[in-house]
Parts: sequence; C-alpha cells; structure tokens
Amino acid sequence: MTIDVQTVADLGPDDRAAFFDRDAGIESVRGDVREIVERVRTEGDVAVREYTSEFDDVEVGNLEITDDCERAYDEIDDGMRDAIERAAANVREFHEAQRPEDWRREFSEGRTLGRRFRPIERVGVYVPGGSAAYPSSAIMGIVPAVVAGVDHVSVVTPPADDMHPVTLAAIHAAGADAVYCVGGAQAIAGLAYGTETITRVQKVVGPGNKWVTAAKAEVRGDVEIDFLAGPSEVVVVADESADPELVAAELVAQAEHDPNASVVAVTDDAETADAVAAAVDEQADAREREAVIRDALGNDASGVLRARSMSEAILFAEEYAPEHLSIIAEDDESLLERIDSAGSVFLGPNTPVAAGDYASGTNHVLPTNGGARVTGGLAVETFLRSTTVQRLSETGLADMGETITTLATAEGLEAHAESVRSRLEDETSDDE
Ligand code: HSO
Ligand code: ZN
Repeated sequence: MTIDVQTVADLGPDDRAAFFDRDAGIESVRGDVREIVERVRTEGDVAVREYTSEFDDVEVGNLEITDDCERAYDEIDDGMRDAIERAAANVREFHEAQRPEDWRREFSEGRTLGRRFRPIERVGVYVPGGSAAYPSSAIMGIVPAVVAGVDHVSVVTPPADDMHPVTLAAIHAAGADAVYCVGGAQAIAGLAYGTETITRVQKVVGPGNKWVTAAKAEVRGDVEIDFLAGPSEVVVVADESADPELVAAELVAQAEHDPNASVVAVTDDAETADAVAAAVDEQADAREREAVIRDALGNDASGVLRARSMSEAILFAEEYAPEHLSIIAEDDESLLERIDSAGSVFLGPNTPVAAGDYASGTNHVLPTNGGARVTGGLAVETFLRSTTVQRLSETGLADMGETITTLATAEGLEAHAESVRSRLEDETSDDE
C-alpha cells in the first residue's frame, strides 16, 4: 500500500469534517453499556462477576488485588522496577510543580478575597489492561491524584488469567490505595456507584476502550469524570528542515495503539510530504503491529497533507485540536504561538511523543476527538476542588453597600439588601 499525499486546499467539506469531527466510536455500544451500568448499580458484585465472566472470560476469586500489586512490585526484575520508578519520579516532579498555593489578596481597602484548594477525597482510576497493558497509564492516572493529596485512590484494571506483572507493579509504585481486577463498563459502574467490594468514588478518571468511554459518559452526572479519552491521535507539523523518517516514526508510533487511532503529517514542502508518505509505508512494513498501523493510517482522520504555507499547516493543526501536536520546523516557537487547541505539544526533532507517553514527566491522559478545544489533560487540578474565601472590613463593606443594595432591590430580594443595610446602619450608630 502506498499512502496518497492530499492537499489541504483541495479537501472538500466532507473530507475536512472527517478530520475535524472524529468519532470516538462509542455510539455503537451505548445501549449495552446502559444495561451493564444499571445492573452493576442495582446488583453490585454479583453483576460485576457475571460481566467479568462474560466479557473477560475470567472467573474472579478475590476482586481486590491490592496485595498482588505489592508482590508484583517486589518480584519484577530490577531494571523494570528502576524504569517504573524513574518514570514515576519524573511525573511526580512535574505534577508537584503544578500544585496551586492557597492565596488571599486585598483587592481594595478592606476587601480581601482568596482561593484555597483541597483534594477530592475518593477517586477512581481506570488502568487499561488485556492485550494493551499500559503500566504507563497507571503512573499517569494515579500519581497526580496522590500529588494532589487524594485520600483514597481506587484503581480498576481488567482481569486476566495472567495479570500483567509490570502493570500491577506500576499501580503499586504510583501509590494506589485499593486495586480491583475488573475492567470495562462494569468497572466504571462499580466505581461510580460502589459495590459490596468496590469503594464508591467521587470522580472517575483514565483512558479506556469504547466500553469504558461510553460508561464514563453514562455515569457522568452521578459522579464526576475527567473527560472522554478515545483512541490516540497525533498531528505532526513539519517544514523542509524536518527529517521525513522522524516525522513518519511519530505517525507510525501512535498508529500502533489502535485501528481507530488518527495520525496526520502536514507540511508546506512537497518533497517532505512525498518522503514522509513513503517512509510511513516502509516503517509500517517493519513493525510487528503492522495490521493495526495500516488500519489507523486508513482512517478518514489520518493522512499526509501538503499545505501551501506553514501558516496553512498550523491553522489545520489548530482546527484539528489533536491529542498530541508535534512541531518539527525551524520556526517552531512562533508556530506554537498560533496554537490554542492541543492536548500536549512536542517541540523539535529530539522530542518524540513517546517521551511524554512514558517518562519525561507530562501526563499522557489527554483529551481526544477535539476535546482539546475545551480542556487540557489530567493534571493536579483534576483532583482538586477550589473554595473562595473573603473578609470585608467595615470600610470594605461600606464601599460596596450601595452597589449591593441597588442590585438586590432590582432582583426583588429585599432581605439581601437588608442584610447589608443593617450592618451599615450599625456601623453608623457605632460611630455616633
Ligand atoms: N499515546 C497514548 C499513551 C501511551 N502510549 C501509553 C504508550 N503507552 C496516549 O494517547
Ligand atoms: Zn502512545
């Protein structure tokens, strides 16, 4: 298969929509998911076990596997433990730098306002398992919660006859408090509503397949969620200075995640576009997950594109609002200035997306399907709630008295106005 280079300017409205309105594919399972969620909500562990047997083909003994994670951590080889610890340390360090400080400030005389931040008490993290076991996602989901100071971090991860030891070890290293071997929609429902075994949480986060994502959409409202994180996406914006092999490597890497992954290269240079298309084809051939990669490359939201200018290329990336944006171009910082919508940005030829996927320290749980237009990825703030605090002095209140009473009267809320007036009157009589 050879990959055709398309021209941005020639894309019709339907082609553009295919790039910009990517479908997370959750519609197809919505009905089934609703039923699973409802049964877990009303029947608890019995339903969890039944679905686990049906979908994962595993008869689980203990649903809780917290101790198994500690054991796996002790038993994996030293090199693996070091890799987990190093990645977790970098993620911890970057997230600690995000922790907001409580603050107060006097905005005008006698009017002091501030914000304080407190962790959510109980959160649930979904850690994907099965054929795509992701120890890295355990670190990305759990560490920010721990850094935020969450009291109880529950983790759910799909069961298997042989649970992936590195995933279990990473869950332990990241600092989970309780771990349950349950996956899919039944796991999300268990966290959202609680069962005899699973502690009910206040917020559910983490990436998953379409069942997990549809279940998060279903329980939203009864429990907080982070956002809907679907199949991986990358847009690489490249100019003629970029090495086509590196650009292609970025596309092929994210394509190997999922047949529904979306991967795009966009460049103003015709030769670069042709070379990237050829390199993608060649590299895909050499990869073990070639079939997955080829499916992803064939998606309507994937492709190698030629723009008339870098300006057009960067506008395309902005409109795409990708999960990952890589800029490999001479003027990368000024191109970045024109980007508002991207989950995570990777600048320069030495910054592969895989660095952020595993170990540089940024979070890899990021909004897909255009979610970057309205939200960022998992962060310490995801696990915090904020409270505002104020104190007014007599002068501070007097200064605003008329403003408040005027507006309160306009709203027909005389008692509001009175609660202010009575204080101001007290103050006048005190002064006399
Ligand atoms: N690129 C994925 C995260 C990941 N990559 C995990 C490797 N392992 C997020 O879109
Ligand atoms: Zn990845």
